[in-house]
Amino acid sequence: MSSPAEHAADLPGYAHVYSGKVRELYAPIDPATGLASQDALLLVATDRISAFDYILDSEIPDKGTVLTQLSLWWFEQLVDIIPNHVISAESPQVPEAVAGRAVLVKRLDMVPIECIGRAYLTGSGLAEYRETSSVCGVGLPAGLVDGSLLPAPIFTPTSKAPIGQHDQPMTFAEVTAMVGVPMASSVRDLTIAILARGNEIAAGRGILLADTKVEFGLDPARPDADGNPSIVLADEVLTPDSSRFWPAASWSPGRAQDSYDKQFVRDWLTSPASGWARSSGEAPPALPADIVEATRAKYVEAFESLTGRSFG
Ligand code: Q0N
Repeated sequence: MSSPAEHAADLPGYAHVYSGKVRELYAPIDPATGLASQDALLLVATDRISAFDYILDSEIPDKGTVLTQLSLWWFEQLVDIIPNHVISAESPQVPEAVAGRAVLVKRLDMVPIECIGRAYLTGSGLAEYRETSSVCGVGLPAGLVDGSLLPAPIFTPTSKAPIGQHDQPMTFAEVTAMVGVPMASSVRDLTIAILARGNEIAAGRGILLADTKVEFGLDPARPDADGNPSIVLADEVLTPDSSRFWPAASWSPGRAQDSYDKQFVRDWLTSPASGWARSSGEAPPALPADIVEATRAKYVEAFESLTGRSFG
């Protein structure tokens, strides 16, 4: 059995602290004391890709770099809404071995909520809507279908579950019980503002941001005007790994939408060519080279369309 920790590469001068599905966290080691920093973390994106809840055996070349650079660009687009945890994305704060796909970030006290914003209805939100006409306690109009644009973006938080388990939907009242009304209101409003700004920018660049997951932390070193620790945007933001990207050109409510980035992967895995049955419980096979290359091109295309920059 392969666990994510087995993927974590050794980075001299850094202590590995956490493996996510596709990213790794390290703590810089202070050369004077030999102790791991309490103030900073190195957030490293890998080229791993997930599909149908599996981490695939195939990696997508440059994916970690493209998503890191896209996230950095979004942080800049959002900085008038919220400060972010980035300290530096450059050498020497980021070691050469992971240059381009790692960011040194401020270590925060993380808010223990997955803050999900939805601009369009799909996935688990759609399933909940069909049963209750609401999502996470937010009532919605009748008649919405898979892919519908919501009247306004909604906040549908979940509680963090360990790897391999599904996160649990929470109502806003449950969020307030965990973090208090002021903090709950802040992360709700910030999540919605981030997604709204994202869609304002992405509109006309060929991409719809159906929904997104953002994470916030508290900066103990920077109290706000009221003396409370200030809220900082952490993790990655508005990347295809944290958000559903849909091609605007094929958006058509009433059916499952095409995925901007993973459509080739999903189509191949569910085609007879893969020899894999999703219902088998077996891990999916490695991807053919042409699917890998087409998928890499979609990540690069998303980066270039959104930012207007060319990728290397
Ligand atoms: C942190 N996660 C969950 C890595 C990120 N700035 C920070 N300070 C303290 N802790 C964290 C951050 C950040 N970002 C965030 N875990 C620790 C998100 N993971 C998911 C997997 O990859």
